[in-house]
Amino acid sequence: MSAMFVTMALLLAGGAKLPAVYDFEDGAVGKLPPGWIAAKGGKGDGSVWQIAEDKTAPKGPKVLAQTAAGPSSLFNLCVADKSSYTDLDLTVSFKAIAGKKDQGGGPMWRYQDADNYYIVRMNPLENNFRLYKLVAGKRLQLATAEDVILADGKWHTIRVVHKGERIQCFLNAKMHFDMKDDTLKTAGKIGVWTKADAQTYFDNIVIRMVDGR
Ligand SMILES: [Ca+2]
Repeated sequence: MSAMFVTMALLLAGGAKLPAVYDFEDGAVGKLPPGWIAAKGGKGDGSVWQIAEDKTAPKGPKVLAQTAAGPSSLFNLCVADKSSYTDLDLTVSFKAIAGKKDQGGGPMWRYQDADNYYIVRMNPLENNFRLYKLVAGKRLQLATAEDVILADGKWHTIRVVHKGERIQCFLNAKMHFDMKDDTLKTAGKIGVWTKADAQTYFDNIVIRMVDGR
């Protein structure tokens, strides 16, 4: 094995320096954060992401906000374009702001493209917390927790720990899912997700190695 190959493999396996923290404080209000891109799944107009301000945000007042009221057929995606992780321990704080058809959202990971990724999201309108995979554009539910009641207008935290095939998902530090799925095995980007007209703030995305480093 050549030294160059080893270096490449380490870079691909290791990704960026950890922990990685996205607090959106270095961006401009009304613009996408540096290094982030908006994307869409499904059909329709929407997926408008920009930095907004909220003095109650958990890590500085700037947050990443989905601000459009899209149709039910639309997934609103915002992706850290240079990120690359396989196994990870990711937390993100979110606050549901508005949405008549849908509310809330959550993190995506092992994101290959707008049709292939994992997503766990909280929907305060339906009072459920759900883990899905998107495979070739089709959304498949892996797990659900029903009758999950969150306080309105507050920040809440989702955490996902994914190692190999094992996926654990937490909401406000309570573990709801501990399961296995082997569909998406390779490194992918991380991002945040809402559906339809769910207007949601996200802040303080922290990515650690699974062993806590
Ligand atoms: Ca912030």
